[in-house]
Amino acid sequence: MTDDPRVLSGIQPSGESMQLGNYLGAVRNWVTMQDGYEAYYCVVDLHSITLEAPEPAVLTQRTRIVAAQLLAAGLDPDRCTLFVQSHLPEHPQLSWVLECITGFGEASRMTQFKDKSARAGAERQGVGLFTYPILQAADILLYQANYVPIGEDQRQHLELTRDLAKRFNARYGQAFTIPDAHIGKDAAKILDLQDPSAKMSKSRPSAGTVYLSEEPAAITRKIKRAVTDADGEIRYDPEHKPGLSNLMAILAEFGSTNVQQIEKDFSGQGYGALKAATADAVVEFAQPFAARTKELLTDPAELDRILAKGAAKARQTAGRTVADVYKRVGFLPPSNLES
Ligand code: AQP
Repeated sequence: MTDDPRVLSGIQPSGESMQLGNYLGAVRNWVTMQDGYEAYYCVVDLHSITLEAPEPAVLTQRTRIVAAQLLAAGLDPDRCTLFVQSHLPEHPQLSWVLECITGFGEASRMTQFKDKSARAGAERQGVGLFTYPILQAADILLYQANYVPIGEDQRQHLELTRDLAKRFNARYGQAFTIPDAHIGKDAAKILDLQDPSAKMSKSRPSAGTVYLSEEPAAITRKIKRAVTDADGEIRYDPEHKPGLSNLMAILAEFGSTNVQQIEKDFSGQGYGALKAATADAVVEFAQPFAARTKELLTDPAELDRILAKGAAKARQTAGRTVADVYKRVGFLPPSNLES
């Protein structure tokens, strides 16, 4: 444990691989935040069964893949605590207490629930989709996180977390640190290449999602087929030219440049040249990344060992929080048979 501020973030094992947006919008920032913060990063597998549960073996493999990709991206188990959410029963243990102080109306106002349940109808959704923002609150509060790196879409959930922490503290005493949002400069939203009105997503199969595990030829094909516009001018204008601006943002990030420079460099050239350069820049990153991931996956026992070590480290903090919370609530402590 250090005096550095604490940070907590998670990623769902909801697809066969991370996509570009996960890396640029979140994971790259996580790597940076290993220094200067006491960082907790988890693969939030409990969250990944809220919409639909994959085949058991598939979920297991996806969890290892995401963990391997996080390591390949630069997470270092000696500088952060990397673990799998379901390895710590403390998450649902705290979540239950928080559920009991969450108003039904309050939970009903979560726009992500409204959006996600609208796809299949709220009546047919599992209750887990309704309560997952409360589990998310537990994920954060267990580690007494000072900061949570989030995108705009998660702001409402963090507000709920803060409200629940304040409510509990007011009733039972100071059990929780009140977390703040950490909106890094990388909170960029990467859009679907085929539908630039939607964000790129790993669980929605689409020709517009670039997975970091894909072969170079597939990545290049997807980028070259990205939807743009008809005016032919290389100009960064997310409102009127979302498809092109999205490609420019991706090139800026992977090509270590910026969109103003890209406008100059590609002035007078067609979209084809910009797409080719973007594809090259992404492939240059993705190829070694995929190779490293593959290498890590050849030794699942070592991967599991790293995650077990992370869980043990995480438990030191999470266990303390749950014990304190349960005591404050007044649950009878289990007696020790030895004594
Ligand atoms: N398109 C995106 N642009 C920028 N950031 C993104 N993130 C996700 N998509 C983009 C960020 O990645 C982190 C981990 O996300 P998650 O797996 O917890 O869930 P998500 O946000 O729902 O990501 P996906 O890929 O869209 O997953 P599915 O398809 O399962 O819903 C988060 O910090 C997120 O902001």
